[in-house]
Amino acid sequence: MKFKNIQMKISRNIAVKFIPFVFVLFCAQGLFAQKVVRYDLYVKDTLVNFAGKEKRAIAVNGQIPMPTLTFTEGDTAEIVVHNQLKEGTSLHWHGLYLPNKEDGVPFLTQMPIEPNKTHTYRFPIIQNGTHWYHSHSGLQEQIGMYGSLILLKKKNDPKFRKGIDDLPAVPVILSEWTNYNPENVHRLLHNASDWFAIKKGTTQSYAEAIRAGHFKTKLNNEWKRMLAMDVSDVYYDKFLINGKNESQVSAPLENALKTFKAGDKVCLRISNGGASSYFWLTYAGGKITVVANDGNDVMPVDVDRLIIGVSETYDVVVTIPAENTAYQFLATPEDRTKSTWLYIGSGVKQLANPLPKLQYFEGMKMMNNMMKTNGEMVDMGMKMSLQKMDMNSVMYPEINGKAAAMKMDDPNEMEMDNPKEDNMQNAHAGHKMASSDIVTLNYNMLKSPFKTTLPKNAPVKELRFELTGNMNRYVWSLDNKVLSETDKILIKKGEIVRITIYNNSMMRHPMHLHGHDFRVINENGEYSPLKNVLDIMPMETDVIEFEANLEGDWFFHCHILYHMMAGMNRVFSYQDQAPNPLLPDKEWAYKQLQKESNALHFMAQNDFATNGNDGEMMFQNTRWSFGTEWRLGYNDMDGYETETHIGRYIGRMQWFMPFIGFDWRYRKLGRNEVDKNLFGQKSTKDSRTQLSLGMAYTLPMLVVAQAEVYHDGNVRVQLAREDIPVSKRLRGGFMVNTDKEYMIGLGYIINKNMGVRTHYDSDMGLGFGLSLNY
Ligand SMILES: [Cu+2]
Repeated sequence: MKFKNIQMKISRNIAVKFIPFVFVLFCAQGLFAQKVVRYDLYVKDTLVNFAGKEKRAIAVNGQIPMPTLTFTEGDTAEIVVHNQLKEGTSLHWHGLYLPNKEDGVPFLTQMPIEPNKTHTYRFPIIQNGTHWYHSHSGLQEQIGMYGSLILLKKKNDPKFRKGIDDLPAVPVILSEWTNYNPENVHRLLHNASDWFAIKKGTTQSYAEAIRAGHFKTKLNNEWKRMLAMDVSDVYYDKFLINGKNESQVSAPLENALKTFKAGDKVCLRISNGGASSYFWLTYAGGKITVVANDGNDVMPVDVDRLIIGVSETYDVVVTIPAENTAYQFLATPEDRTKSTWLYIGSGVKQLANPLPKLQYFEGMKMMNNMMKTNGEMVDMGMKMSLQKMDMNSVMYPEINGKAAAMKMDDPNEMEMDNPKEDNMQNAHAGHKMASSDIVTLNYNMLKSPFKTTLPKNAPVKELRFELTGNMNRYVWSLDNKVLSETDKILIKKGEIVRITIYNNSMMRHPMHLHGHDFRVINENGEYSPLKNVLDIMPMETDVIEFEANLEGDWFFHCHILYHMMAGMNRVFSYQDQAPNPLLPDKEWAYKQLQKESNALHFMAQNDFATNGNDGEMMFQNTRWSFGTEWRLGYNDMDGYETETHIGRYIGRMQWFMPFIGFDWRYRKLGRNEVDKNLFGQKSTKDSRTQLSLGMAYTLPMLVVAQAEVYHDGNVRVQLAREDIPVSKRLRGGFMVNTDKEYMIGLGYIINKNMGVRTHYDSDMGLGFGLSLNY
């Protein structure tokens, strides 16, 4: 059949490209032939130009994404990794059941594969479906180390679905590209840099708020001590589909896509290999039929669109409705800044409707109502679960365009001024009605074709996790603890682990479990779907459960790469497991893993102004901050001063930081003479070498109050705020303290590392200057 030819052609094209690397061996074992399928993967530094600049990336066998690996259930996989990098690496087989030592998590299931070393992963393929593989070392996944991993069903499998599993299938892997070094991206996120928001046009400043008629919303938002938030953290220069910004006819897969004719059906095996991007999937040729998720079959369900969470996989079937037309299959990242796509069929291009821009201030208004003043989200219990009501949907103009019209008829509709139950139900009704013509997939629509119930008499271990974090310092945690603050969670072979997860943070998190599929308990009861990634939206509560049937140490983590690296992880460890030969000193190794997710991040900033230099530098991790500020005049009359603080952030929102400090300042008398502070104490601001004890506390409107007692008994209280978002690129700031010092400033951000600034300082007067930051 035509379809089969295409399938074969696809594999042959790949095979031809990698003939030197692919060996297929057959070993007879008694009556049954057990097939060993071997791939050799050469991991090497490379230079790429995805977005106008030549940048470092990592290619495997010379390509990004990594080659698609295909196995059939029953095969034995033998994958030989040749590390030609100057750093350690690893490969994780996402969604696979395999012996723990093959799972590919450095310091948890193996040691890193050192440079110029070879490591062989070997495991039997005991499942089927669409999966993917990626590096689990550092941020390597962001710069090319992701690829499709396709496990075919055996033809005689009783679960083989005629009309679905025999369709021509095309692996599709989504990803993103940034021209910034990912280490720098990570650092900028931790330093609350505005730069990504500026690039995306999502600063949500006061000027923009006033223009949008949302001044009160913005004020309320800052009163609740929230920074402007986005649906995604990182600005990307390009979004990629199979490693291209859009389909290119030269690529063999896309060439195959061109051959489809009217009436043909194609199965797209889609993996989201992005490091931090969710994608909306839409199709110009009509409905999308979802047939599998995370490598597990589901009862076919027709939708107009679906969102694929970071690291999820979906198999979808699309139909080519008419002759001589190329239909766009569009993947739009959740922040909708750009998109990437494929064409299916050939001829006149039929485009999918682009998704309209997000309404950020509507989202901000909703967040204001959903967040309590202590930084906790309103807990809706099980009323919000399984993506059934997308809390961000107020930001989607294509949904609330109609809802907005309804709002005028009935002012209660869509209003969430009180997050009470009745209002939520109104909102739900409004949402349902408005979107009735757009069917969006949610987890409640996923139904397994077979019962997924777990053994009835097994003991149950109940766990509850609250997803926590704060945007201001980019801390992401479970129960306000990062990996470095927790031990492994012990579980027993044979028990059922049931986990209730509540997302008490402002972002959605795709939580991934290694080595197991879990049931996501939904309205389908015994037919609840099996998954290995649970995307959970703010304020949702979901329940998952799995049978502990595969011993080892298994990672459970948020799959947003920068959240994982911030410590949003746990390890499930089977009690009394056999030792792992690849990890002789497990305790030491676990400490390395913990360290990796609580790294120190550096930032520095200096303002070279006409009246002096002022600046700061800081090292920070999850809880600690080591920082020094300075103000250096150009002569003795202006004076010199430095303040150093070592502090520890307390509490989930980290609004409170007690610190010890050291102040040094010198200024030649003359300008202010000896003075008294507001408490009547003799001012030491002309000459001071003092140790101090103090605390900083973030007040509503994000003003930081600081109180300090010096070792001579002097007291200083100070109020300050930097980075008041006046407009898209203008930032205001002020400082006032009980030594009768004050400062007021205004800066304009030119680029990631540079700005111009003017300020008036009570000691140093008016200054203009260039501000550089790292
Ligand atoms: Cu996360």
